[in-house]
Amino acid sequence: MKNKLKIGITCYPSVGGSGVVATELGKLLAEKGHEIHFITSSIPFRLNKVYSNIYFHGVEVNQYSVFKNPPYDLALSSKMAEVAEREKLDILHVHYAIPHAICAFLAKQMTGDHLKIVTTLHGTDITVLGSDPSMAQLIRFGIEASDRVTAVSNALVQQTYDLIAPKQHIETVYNFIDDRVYYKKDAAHLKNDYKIKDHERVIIHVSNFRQVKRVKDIVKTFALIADQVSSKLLLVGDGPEMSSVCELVHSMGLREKVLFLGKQENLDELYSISDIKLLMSEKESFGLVLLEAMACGVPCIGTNIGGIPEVISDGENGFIVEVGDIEKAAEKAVALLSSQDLHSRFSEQAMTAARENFKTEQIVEQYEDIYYGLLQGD
Ligand code: GMT
Repeated sequence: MKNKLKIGITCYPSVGGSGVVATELGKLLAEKGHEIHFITSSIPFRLNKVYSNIYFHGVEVNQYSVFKNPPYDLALSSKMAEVAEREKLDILHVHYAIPHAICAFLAKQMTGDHLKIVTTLHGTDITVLGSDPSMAQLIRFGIEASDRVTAVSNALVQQTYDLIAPKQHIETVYNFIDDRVYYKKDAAHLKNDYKIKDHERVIIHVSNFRQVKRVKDIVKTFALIADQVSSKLLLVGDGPEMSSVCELVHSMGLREKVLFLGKQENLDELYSISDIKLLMSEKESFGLVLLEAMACGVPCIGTNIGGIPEVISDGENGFIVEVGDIEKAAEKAVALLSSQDLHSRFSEQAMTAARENFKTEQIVEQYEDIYYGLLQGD
């Protein structure tokens, strides 16, 4: 039997796909007997139960009058080094090249070469910051200073080589979900609670309402769907685009048909009352929310960018459309909503794809193999 490992995990712990994946990974590794140390600015929001082998080390960032901004990166590096030394960590697994891989590199300089760094790229650091020449060099350094690097889709691996050109192998390790949470449930009461009539179909969109998510395209697509099929749109999440999305909903006369639910935790229940999920982003390295919806039997319509086509199989368990093509998205949605047979087939196939193509156990093992490989000097 292999030795159990001591693993430090750093991520942005607030709501967001990278924080979710990092936290769920920590929990599943702990269930396999590893000792997990979250080194983050606050307790990861999905860490919702006590585990005897999961520890949380808060990064305190003090405001010093000599600094304009509180030095998060330096406080984190110092905390990583302190925890790594005291707890004798084997691995630091950081999510995001900058700043986290750079902080891990500094911590390693302080503690010694035995500490191995694994960096997972989630997208925003590459697709947004990577196109800023003043950041590209630092991102490249963070990637090359890591002992192993993973990215959440083949598309993100390719984009990283195209934009950053690091001399480092990058391996795809897909996102995964906890299949004990994400499965289709009977949540019919919710439809009732939201005053959605039995015959009305439910379209759902979940995001952080950043510009890249193109939430206005969701509203426009929904307007075309609602012209043909009696339906409601659930908008879940919050973010910078929220007020302009609200304005659009009002100006299009859709107020009665769109429910703004804000940030929600029990998404599995909301997916269980949904018929279709829309994700019309212009950048998306994977689209964890697609996988969550598919696992609950919701066929998804997404854009032909980044990792989305690696998650949705076009014409099999959902549809892929070009960015901005709201007419095509609406046409596909109406086709799905108009045929019970097609919808049931896609729904079944979505659940199978979520289970088979993104097997939780296998993905966690992929990360474990990376850790063990590193410690054996591979
Ligand atoms: O989607 C976001 O804006 C949040 C972002 C994050 O950093 O948490 O999500 C990224 O990582 C997720 C987990 O790997 C992916 O599923 C999302 O596709 C990715 N977002 C983008 O690439 C825009």
